[in-house]
Formats: sequence, C-alpha cells, structure tokens
Amino acid sequence: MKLYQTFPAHFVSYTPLVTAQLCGVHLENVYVAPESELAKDEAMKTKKAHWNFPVCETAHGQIISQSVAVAQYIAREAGRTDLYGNTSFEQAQIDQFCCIAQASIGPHSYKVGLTTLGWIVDPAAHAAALKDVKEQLKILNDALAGKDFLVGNRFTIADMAVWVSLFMPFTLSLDAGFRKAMPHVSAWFERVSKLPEVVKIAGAVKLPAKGLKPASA
Ligand SMILES: N[C@@H](CCC(=O)N[C@@H](CS)C(=O)NCC(=O)O)C(=O)O
Repeated sequence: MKLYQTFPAHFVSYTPLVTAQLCGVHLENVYVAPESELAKDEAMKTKKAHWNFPVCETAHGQIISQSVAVAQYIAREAGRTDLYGNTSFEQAQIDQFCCIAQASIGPHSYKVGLTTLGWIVDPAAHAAALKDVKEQLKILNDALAGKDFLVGNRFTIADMAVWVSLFMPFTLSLDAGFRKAMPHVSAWFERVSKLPEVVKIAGAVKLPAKGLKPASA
C-alpha cells in the first residue's frame, strides 16, 4: 500500500502512518515533490484527481483521499476495532472527534501555523485563529477530565486525528502557562506524543516554554 504526499513527512499524514504502524501494515511513503517528474506523470495526476495529498493507493489499486478515511480503512482491513470503535456508539464517537478535528479545529490550527511560519503574513488573522483554537481546547479539556484518551479510554483514531489537528498550535504557539491552565488536554497531547508508534513517525515532539510570535512584514 502507498501513501502519496506533498512533503516527505507532513504531519497531516501522521494519522494513517501511525495507524499503519499499530496495525503492522506496510504503508510506503511516496514523496510527490511539486514540479517533480512524478507530480507531472499522467497516471499520478489521475490518482490524485482533484483531492489534496495525502492520497492512498491500496494493495488493490483503489484510491482513497483524506488522512482520516485512509486510517479508518487500514484499521478496518486489519480488523482493529479497538482503533475505530468496538461498538456502534464508540464508532460514532470516533467519527465525531475526527469530524471535529477536520472541520472545527484543523482550519484554525493550520492558519496559526501558516501565520507563524510566515507562509501568510497576517498577525490579525493569527490572533483570531489562535483564539478559535483556544476555544476548542477548552471544550477538549473538559471532555478529557478524568480520562486518558478521547473514546473508550484507550488510544483510537480519534486521538490521532485530534492530535494532528492540534500539532501546529501545540508545537509553535501554546506556552507553558496556557498548557498549565488546560491540564487535561495538555497531558493528553503529551501522552499521545510519547506513544512509541507516534514517536516512530513524528519523532520527539517538544513543546515550547514560550509561544512564537506571528510573522510580520
Ligand atoms: N483534510 C485533508 C487535508 C489535507 C491537506 O491539508 N493537504 C495539504 C497539506 S499541505 C496538501 O498537501 N496540499 C497540497 C496538495 O494536496 O497538492 C486530510 O486530512 O487529508
């Protein structure tokens, strides 16, 4: 099975890559560099169609886009219901958190990242996006009170999808003071960061004492 992506190790691909690790599935990471011969290849263009990377090509040559959908396919094929839900209710909860990650957190988090790293220079947009992320973190902090993981109190795809959606704010912007004020979600983020399968894919994730300021002109 192959995972095509724009960067050799883009964090958006961590959800399928970690799931593959946990399922003992070989998921070959294929870097499709922009402007490369591979990116211009007609067969590659057909596989990508109009979707965003990452795009998965299954062992049967089928194409799946969206990191969470790829992770769910891998877990289902491996029969790992512990990762995508042992009951219909657990499965619905995992879907719920994956949707929250992609729709309610991800767009704000990416904006925090892009405005910090200077891909977009817009301090006002940075402040607004960081405020939105912090509001989502308050909700997650309450949801994680007394729990180690989001669903079923064990690691699932929900944890991975939400962790990925918070990767940029946690590693770039949220300082030690904010993390102390949000103890449940902060402890959970560090717990997921330290799972061996996550370390193997994402490396040692370090959290800053002070948040970086947005890029300015
Ligand atoms: N919701 C998507 C987001 C994917 C995404 O943001 N992909 C970006 C990461 S920079 C990308 O590669 N865009 C360029 C492209 O697809 O050509 C997912 O989870 O798979």
